Amino acid sequence: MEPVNRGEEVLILLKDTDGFISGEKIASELKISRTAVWKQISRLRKEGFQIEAHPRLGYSLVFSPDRLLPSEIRNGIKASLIGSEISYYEKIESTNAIAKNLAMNGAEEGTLVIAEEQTKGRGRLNRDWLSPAYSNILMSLIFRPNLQAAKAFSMIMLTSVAIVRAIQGTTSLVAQIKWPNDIYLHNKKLGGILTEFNAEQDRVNFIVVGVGLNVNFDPCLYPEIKDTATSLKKVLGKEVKRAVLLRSILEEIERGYSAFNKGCISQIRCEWDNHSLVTGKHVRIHSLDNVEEGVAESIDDDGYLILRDINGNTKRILSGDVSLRVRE
Ligand code: BT5
Repeated sequence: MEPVNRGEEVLILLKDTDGFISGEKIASELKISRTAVWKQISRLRKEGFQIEAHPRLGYSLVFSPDRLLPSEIRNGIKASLIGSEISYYEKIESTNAIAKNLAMNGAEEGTLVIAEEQTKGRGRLNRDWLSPAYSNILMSLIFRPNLQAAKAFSMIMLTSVAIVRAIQGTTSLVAQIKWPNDIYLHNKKLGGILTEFNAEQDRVNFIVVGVGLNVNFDPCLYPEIKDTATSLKKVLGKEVKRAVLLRSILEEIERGYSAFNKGCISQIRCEWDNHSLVTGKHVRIHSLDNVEEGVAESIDDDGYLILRDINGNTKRILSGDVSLRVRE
């Protein structure tokens, strides 16, 4: 499947025109045939764009559905590295899979892969990530930090903080972070982060950070998550413009990443702690073959949770599923 390009170029011309633009003008600007213009107009209509056609005047855009097209994302964005390259897909298996592939083939740092729908969206341990088309944010970013592999998970901390800040800036809602990779709102899961990296001789070659964020969908669509998931629309009672939120997320990630590269991780960690759902709580952490229990003290600069057990000993824990426990 190809990222949208010609259709989007036609769309940009339609958007930049007040009133009608002739098929001839579109054809000459894009150096394509009139038939090709007509094909792209039909395709855009099928995608939900309402385009009026007039025999003499040409085409006019009447209505645009909510799409995360590169031109929408770039519109006024204040980030230069993050999202500098955008691969947009209507429907793909998984943005993380595509991003890993692009990264293996030399894609630049900051490359964004975005999809309206995934057929094999994944969480950790190959769990499903569920999202209907055109409703939520499904994205992956490629990073190439000069970093030891053991520190790769600090990218989750940075991304979580960026997401929470962007949500607050865009909607005024204050979301929380549930270590290691969840975003929560009103005690329900609003989003998740999936980090995958490739390293050689203990140095990171690239890191792919995938984000699934529930913006406008109704969790009741999926019986598996209807009681545990939420969305911004569900809480706010109205739709959120996905492109506006996504722009803000990219800007916040750029801000955090720049601080991170300058070694200013403590500021990010402090913001993480302020939004943490687990800090100071008694928790149980389930990993594949183990269960740890204790009080979550904090997170360290590398993204490990510091857990104090019943004997007062502390441990650094990299990953696991956390359940919060009320202590009797
Ligand atoms: C995560 O995994 O939370 C990481 C999810 C990352 C998804 C993004 S989407 C873009 C990129 N491309 C991908 O293929 N993946 C990334 P985990 O902590 O393992 O949580 C997975 C669990 O969350 C599932 O087993 C469900 O119980 C639940 N879940 C699935 N879809 C959900 C949704 N939309 N909202 C809330 N919970 C969901």
